[in-house]
Amino acid sequence: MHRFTRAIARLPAENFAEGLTTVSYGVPDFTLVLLQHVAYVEALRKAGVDVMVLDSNPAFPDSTFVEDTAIVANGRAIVTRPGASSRAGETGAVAQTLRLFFDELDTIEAPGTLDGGDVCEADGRVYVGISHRTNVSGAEQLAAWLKRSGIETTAVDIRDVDEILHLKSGIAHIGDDTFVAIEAVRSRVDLPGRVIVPVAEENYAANCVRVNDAVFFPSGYPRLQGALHDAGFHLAILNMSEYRKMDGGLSCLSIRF
Ligand code: CIR
Repeated sequence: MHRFTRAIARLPAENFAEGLTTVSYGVPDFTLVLLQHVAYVEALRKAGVDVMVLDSNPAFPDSTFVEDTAIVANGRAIVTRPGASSRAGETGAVAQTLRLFFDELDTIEAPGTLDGGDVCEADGRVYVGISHRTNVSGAEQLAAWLKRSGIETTAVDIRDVDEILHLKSGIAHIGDDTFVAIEAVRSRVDLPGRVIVPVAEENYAANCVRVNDAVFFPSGYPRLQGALHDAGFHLAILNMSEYRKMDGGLSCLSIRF
């Protein structure tokens, strides 16, 4: 499994609660939002990652979900064209930061749209969700870009899976030939290796993320947590309650490379 040395995160803006959401779990408590972000960044650092934390920008209440704005693979970076128009302007600050690390930056072009949350890297293969954010053109542009690095892409159409916003809301590759995938995703794509399927009430926790030796895992999902622990994974448990209210998961708070 690739070892990450760097990550980009972005502080949540004070109007975080004005971002997009499809769920009704209440209004995020901004103090908790900040505390949960601090704990997340701390966990990245503890996992051996040098984290650059960008300033917040209230012009874009969803901009803390930085994963959606860029993909890094095999030492190359591509800036996305987010599928929600309110998020289009989020890419500027991220591109500026990526330029510190990459000589060349590619971009997804219109009419393509792509959110990083739809891109699941799994040991040399990438699964890309066709969703209400990522369209076929965006997925094809990404596939052509990855092919230049020898990476094959499998598209997974999740437009009819109401319970997830992005592909990675329903699948994670956690290393050691293991995926976590909700039933609706597992049944739509052939996955190599072991697939751990959460019980339906714990589907949110399918958005976990392997960072070096740890699997970042949300608190409050004891059955899946136990299954991953029993399978030998070392878990870093993080409270994501306030991000969940805005359709966010663990992976979306950083770009790791
Ligand atoms: C949105 O709807 O765009 C944000 N409120 C949540 C984005 C979550 N991103 C992700 O899962 N990669």
